[in-house]
Amino acid sequence: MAARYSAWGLLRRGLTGAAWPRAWRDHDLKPAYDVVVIGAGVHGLATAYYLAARHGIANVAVVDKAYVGGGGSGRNTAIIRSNYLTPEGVRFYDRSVRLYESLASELNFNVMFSRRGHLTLAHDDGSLRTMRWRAEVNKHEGIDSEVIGPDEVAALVPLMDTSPDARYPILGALHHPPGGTIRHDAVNWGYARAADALGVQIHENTEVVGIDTHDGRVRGVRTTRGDVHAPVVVNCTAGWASLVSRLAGVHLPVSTHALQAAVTEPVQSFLRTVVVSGTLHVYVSQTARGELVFGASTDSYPSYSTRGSLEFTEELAGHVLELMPSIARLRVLRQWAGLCDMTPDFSPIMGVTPVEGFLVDVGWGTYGFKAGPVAGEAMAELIATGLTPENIAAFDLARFAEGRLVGERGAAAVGH
Ligand code: PYC
Repeated sequence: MAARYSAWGLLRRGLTGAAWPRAWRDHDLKPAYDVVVIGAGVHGLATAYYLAARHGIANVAVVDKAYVGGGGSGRNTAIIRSNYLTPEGVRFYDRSVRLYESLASELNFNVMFSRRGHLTLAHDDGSLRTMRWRAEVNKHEGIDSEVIGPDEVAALVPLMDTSPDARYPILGALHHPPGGTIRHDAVNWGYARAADALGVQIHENTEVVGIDTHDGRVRGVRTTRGDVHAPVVVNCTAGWASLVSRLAGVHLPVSTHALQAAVTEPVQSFLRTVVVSGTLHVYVSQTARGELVFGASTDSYPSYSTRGSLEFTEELAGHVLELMPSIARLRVLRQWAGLCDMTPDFSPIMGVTPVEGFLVDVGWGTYGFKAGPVAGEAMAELIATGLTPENIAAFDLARFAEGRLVGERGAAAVGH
């Protein structure tokens, strides 16, 4: 049992000086587990947590070549939304938003969920048409999304230049009130702590260097800390999804690109809503501390580099100032990059593979973090029951060979 976080616990430990126990523990690697999950990001940790919490399967190892939340799960811009374009996507991400809404109480961890609304701007007729399309699909699925005009955009974001003579005039926007942000590190730590408390073992600094298969079935993994036998191995990596899958002989239609982001110095709160412009390749939100968090589209060339570049900052600054000219004096504090495994249809790849027992939860492009809870829930159900849950059936690997793509490009964060 993990120590319960509460005001009373805080007071008691403050008065007695008793230390809090570690949020998750170190372990020796056992020779065998029921399930090995590769990747200690939000997808891997959520899969392990739901396996233990919902299905009583706790003999699980989560292995990662680095540390908890050190990949895409700690590098994203922490945006939550369900205003997708396809019915499959809308239903799937809506379930994630709902799980995120109650995550703090489920995990007894303050994940700082902030339902602040999400605006996707349209600067031309083509984008406005896509926003209307998305709004109709959203409403049909019971999701609150509406196309609004420039005056309503100005009311939501007073610093936005909504004048008709702006270089990229705002013709309207898709407004999605349930969207918002969450503290991404807290989500990773909360799942890690809760999974550990249920008996899951988290092994950081443990790289998978081989995946053993025999007669078309997985047998276990080889790691830098020893070999492990397991009848089920799940690839929950981001950035290395195709390389890890190839260790099992499974080839994925994925190309890996860096996505850069940046954060400014903190200023007084002035931006409540998340703002996205596909035309300008930019999205921005303000944190509870007052920093502005910006992101862009993926770098156009494949790479495994997580370094930021000056070109990115220059382009980003120019585009942000087209939208909000009055923040020109704000200083950028930090920039970084994460790796995105892009699929041909901008939807993930989830479920079984031609190697029995080797499952994938990959291909998360620029939208993986927001799907962490629902992906973990679905993968845990698949492992426990052997049946593919209905909400991930459309995202199977076989769709590429069978021509059943789930085209989400029109609702990916920015145009790419
Ligand atoms: O899909 O909302 C999104 C997103 C934001 C940043 C990257 N992707």
